[in-house]
Amino acid sequence: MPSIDVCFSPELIHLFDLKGKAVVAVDILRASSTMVTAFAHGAANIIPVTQLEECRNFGQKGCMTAAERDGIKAEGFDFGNSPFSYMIPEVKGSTIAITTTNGTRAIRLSEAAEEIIIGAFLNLEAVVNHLAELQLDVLVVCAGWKGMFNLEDSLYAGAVAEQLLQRQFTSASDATLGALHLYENAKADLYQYLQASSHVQRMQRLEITKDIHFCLQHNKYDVLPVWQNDRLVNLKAETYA
Ligand code: 3SL
Repeated sequence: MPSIDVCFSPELIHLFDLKGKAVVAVDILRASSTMVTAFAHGAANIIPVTQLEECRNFGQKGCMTAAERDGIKAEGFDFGNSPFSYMIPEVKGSTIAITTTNGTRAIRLSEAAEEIIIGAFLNLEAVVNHLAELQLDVLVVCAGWKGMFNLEDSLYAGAVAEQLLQRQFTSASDATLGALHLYENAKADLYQYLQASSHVQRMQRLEITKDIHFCLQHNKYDVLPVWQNDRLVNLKAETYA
């Protein structure tokens, strides 16, 4: 039976053997939620990169570019990291290079995995169904914040664990159990549960609470972003053609 494990921070990823595993890379607020939203609005490819300069260079190759640092859109790029900014016709068919403070790093650090899937509450069911079909051991890699644990990504890991444990997956560690217990305690009202969390407070200071509500919605999109070659593609692209 396949197992599910949780890596609470990219700083812990060296402790895991990614070979042969399905990694679910998650940054609920907001990188993975934003990528899912961009695919739901017709983006053809997303190229996650870690450096601002690298991202800027993709702009010279005809890509759209997106960059965020510390919650704020970096200057000189087409987009920041708000899912709402991707709900425009220009996104359809586009290739978007994106760099964010934590999310894009978590994705790139997962490259040794058999499969990398981008997870968000917005596409929870699509991700879980895909994992159940794959039957590989699963590792949820939480982007956290600058190497630290964060609550929202851990809650998402718990949501994935809750679903997979009902489908004959086994828990690989206390990390899985911890994430599951967090989610069980919080799921009745995730927004309320996250009120004291550091990134929610940071976003409230930046007056982007609308994004928080949006990113906590479950199963809004039937989108399945996976890593193929050097980029992310949506395996369910036909739904949004
Ligand atoms: O850390 C990240 O990658 C971002 O998602 C952070 S923010 O939500 O854009 O502030």
